[in-house]
Amino acid sequence: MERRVPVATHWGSFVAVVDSGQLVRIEPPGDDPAPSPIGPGMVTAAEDSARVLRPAVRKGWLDGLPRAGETARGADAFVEVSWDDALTLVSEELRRVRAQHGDSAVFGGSYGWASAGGFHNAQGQLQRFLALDGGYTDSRNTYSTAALEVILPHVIGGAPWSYQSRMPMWDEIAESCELVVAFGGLALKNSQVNPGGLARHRTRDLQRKCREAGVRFVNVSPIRSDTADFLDAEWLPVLPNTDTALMLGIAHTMLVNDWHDEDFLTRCCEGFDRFASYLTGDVDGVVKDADWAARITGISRDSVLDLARRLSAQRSLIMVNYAIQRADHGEQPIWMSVVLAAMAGSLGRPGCGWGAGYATMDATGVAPGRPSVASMPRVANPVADFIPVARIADTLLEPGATIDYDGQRLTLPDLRLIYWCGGNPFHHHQDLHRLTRAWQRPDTVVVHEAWWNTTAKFADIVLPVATSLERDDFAAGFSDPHLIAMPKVREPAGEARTDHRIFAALAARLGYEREFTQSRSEIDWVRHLYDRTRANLGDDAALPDFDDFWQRARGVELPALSGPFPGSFEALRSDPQRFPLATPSGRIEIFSETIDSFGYDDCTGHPAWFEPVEWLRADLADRFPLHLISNQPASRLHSQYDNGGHSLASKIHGREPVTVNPQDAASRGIENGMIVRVFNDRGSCLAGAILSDAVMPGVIQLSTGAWWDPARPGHSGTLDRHGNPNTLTRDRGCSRLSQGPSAHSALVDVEVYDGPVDEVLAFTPPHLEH
Ligand SMILES: Nc1nc2c(c(=O)[nH]1)N[C@H]1C(S)=C(S)[C@@H](COP(=O)(O)OP(=O)(O)OC[C@H]3O[C@@H](n4cnc5c(=O)[nH]c(N)nc54)[C@H](O)[C@@H]3O)O[C@H]1N2
Ligand SMILES: Nc1nc2c(c(=O)[nH]1)N[C@H]1C(S)=C(S)[C@@H](COP(=O)(O)OP(=O)(O)OC[C@H]3O[C@@H](n4cnc5c(=O)[nH]c(N)nc54)[C@H](O)[C@@H]3O)O[C@H]1N2
Ligand SMILES: [Mo]
Repeated sequence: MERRVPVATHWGSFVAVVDSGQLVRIEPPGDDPAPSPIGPGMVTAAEDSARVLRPAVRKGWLDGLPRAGETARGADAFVEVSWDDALTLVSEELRRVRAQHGDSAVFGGSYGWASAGGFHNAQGQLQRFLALDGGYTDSRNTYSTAALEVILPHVIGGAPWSYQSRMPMWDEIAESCELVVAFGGLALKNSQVNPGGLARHRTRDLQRKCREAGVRFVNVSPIRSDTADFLDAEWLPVLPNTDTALMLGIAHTMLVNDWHDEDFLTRCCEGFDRFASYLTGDVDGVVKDADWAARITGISRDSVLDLARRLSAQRSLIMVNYAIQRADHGEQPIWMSVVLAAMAGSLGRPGCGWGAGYATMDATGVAPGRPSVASMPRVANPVADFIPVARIADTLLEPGATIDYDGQRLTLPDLRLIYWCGGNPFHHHQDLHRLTRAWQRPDTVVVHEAWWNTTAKFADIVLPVATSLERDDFAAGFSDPHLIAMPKVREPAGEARTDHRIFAALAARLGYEREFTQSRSEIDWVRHLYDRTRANLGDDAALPDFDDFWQRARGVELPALSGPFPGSFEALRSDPQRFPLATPSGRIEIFSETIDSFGYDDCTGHPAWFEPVEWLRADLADRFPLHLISNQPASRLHSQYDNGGHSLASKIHGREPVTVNPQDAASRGIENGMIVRVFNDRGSCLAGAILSDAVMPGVIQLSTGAWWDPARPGHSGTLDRHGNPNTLTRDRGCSRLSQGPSAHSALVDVEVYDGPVDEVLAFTPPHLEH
């Protein structure tokens, strides 16, 4: 007897077909105009041989061999143990570390996307569990947008993510805008995804609607396919990491031709004069004109002039994506893009101005937000220490060192116990060889995982976790105004348990089970959170009761949020005195006294061009002449479901595909489908070559997320057989301001691989003893 169960994931909503408890297939729901193929491929992974089926402890750790320093972490065998033994080991180790080293020695910053679902949120569960027991060192900001999150509040005020409700929605763009210039493009591959889930994928059709309404698109990106063919976009293949220089050249052109919006700049912005003297070279003797920009960016002088003219003469919108700030000095293109929109005269006009993140997630630019939905109550963390999220290896390697961060001076804590739950640092962090060295430092690493991915293999204690298909929950995606029921599709594989159940059992051993669970069962919690949401929204929403909601295959719709939203640019333009922004001046800060006062040499008082350490005009390009773009994968979400059918089907001889321009391929003898080696001084990996002129010459594209497969696990520098780009990326903060990740500033070379072609073991569990 077949059963059909609704499924909510970060890549959309689906229906699971289940027969006698077995997951048979996963289908799109029928009313999603652009369902993601990642969903159906989940079936392959649900019960594959990479599943963690029982708790396991690293052999050397269990045997009491050196726990810090020269450990076999990443290379060792594991011993399967009972839940009872595993929970005892974890609770006693937590107690020991807290007693001997203090609560800040426990790291709970555990970054990662985990799965959709409001109750079973991995980080929420972990942090509640750790906070009730004395606290933990946290992490701040995200790998996605750290530079943006730190710079924007200085420039436009408000919470880091408030821009999402302050920028034009696609509908308004279709209606009122003539020209969209998209820095980093508008890749539809990324709008497959929306954090926390979504009911229907809307971005593709809304983009199409804009095109049909006559909006012209310019794709400023090293990759042509970053805009859909139907947009007929003009492609400006910009040298990676040079967007700021391009924007400065456009700004200079506007200034000297008097095309800039003097009125808006005077009334609504702070410090344009000081910035203007930087543009004209009065400050440093360098005129940032179109010729200057052309020399840096590879975009012709005529194109710079043309863009300046059209941006100021037409109803225009400047878009920035997130990739351009995941780079050395990543704050600058974000800051500069706001300044450029202010100069163009478009900020605060309907459907025009400035916005970020369009098409990076489906709901961004589709809806300005959704009413808030109840989640597991947070417990305040008694420990004040935190690290900028991407500084984890620095912290492990240099405890006690101090670093700058947004005007503060932070002392890096001495972490002894790492508790990771819902993220995959051995996919997401830069320079994985450096992370391998850093990972030898703590006493203990505890990981909850469903699959034996690289992070699980690098742990000391691995607790098998139920997937989102194996528990009851409901989804409320970021900005997506729907609630979607997620009843359990199947029983957990092996002995896997939910994160909540694991933490409840640990809390019981540590003496605070009631505080942790509040004596509710899991389904009681789900019902409780739904009921609270329903009560909070009241008559506006008129949500059905829980039992009714639970039966609805396509969820319920929440009332739309409508503006005006705080910090609106329309309001600012209309009356800056009455509607000031939440910045020190109340206006857009083209010059920021605050940032200037920090005295950073790598992020000064106004947007400026700083040469990245690694880019195509650096000396290092003599040895490594290709700029690596490690963008988000089309075939999966980061590393999630790399073992799913859709991602597996994309591999070439079992390796991750790498796209090389035919010119660069020809000079190296590389042909379509060959196994190649991508390398630099930090490391090397194998990948399967795809030749395409959609990638500009001098650039090579290798998506993130292939499970890292070091040939000699645990040894820094060893070949990755599978193709994870973080084997090659550089682990340095964007600047002293944000300390964000700078993955997109990396030079490499590629060659035909003629070494031994070893099997990829990324999906093979470690040696398990019983
Ligand atoms: N070179 C380079 N590196 C990058 C980027 C880049 O552009 N270039 N992008 C960065 C960005 S933007 C991001 S957001 C990060 C993403 O990095 P992550 O968010 O760490 O990547 P995911 O693969 O989503 O990892 C989620 C992990 O949680 C597990 N998981 C899923 N659900 C649950 C659950 O309910 N409980 C538990 N315990 N585990 C669960 C999954 O199996 C998976 O291993 O990567 C960053 N890294
Ligand atoms: N399918 C899928 N969708 C996803 C994700 C996923 O893993 N899979 N991850 C989600 C997450 S967590 C995030 S944060 C967003 C990320 O959203 P983004 O960061 O915007 O996405 P990326 O794919 O990393 O980059 C998009 C494009 O930016 C271009 N680019 C890179 N560097 C530069 C540069 O210096 N200048 C210019 N002009 N362009 C550049 C590249 O050509 C690249 O294809 O995507 C989300 N969507
Ligand atoms: Mo992200």
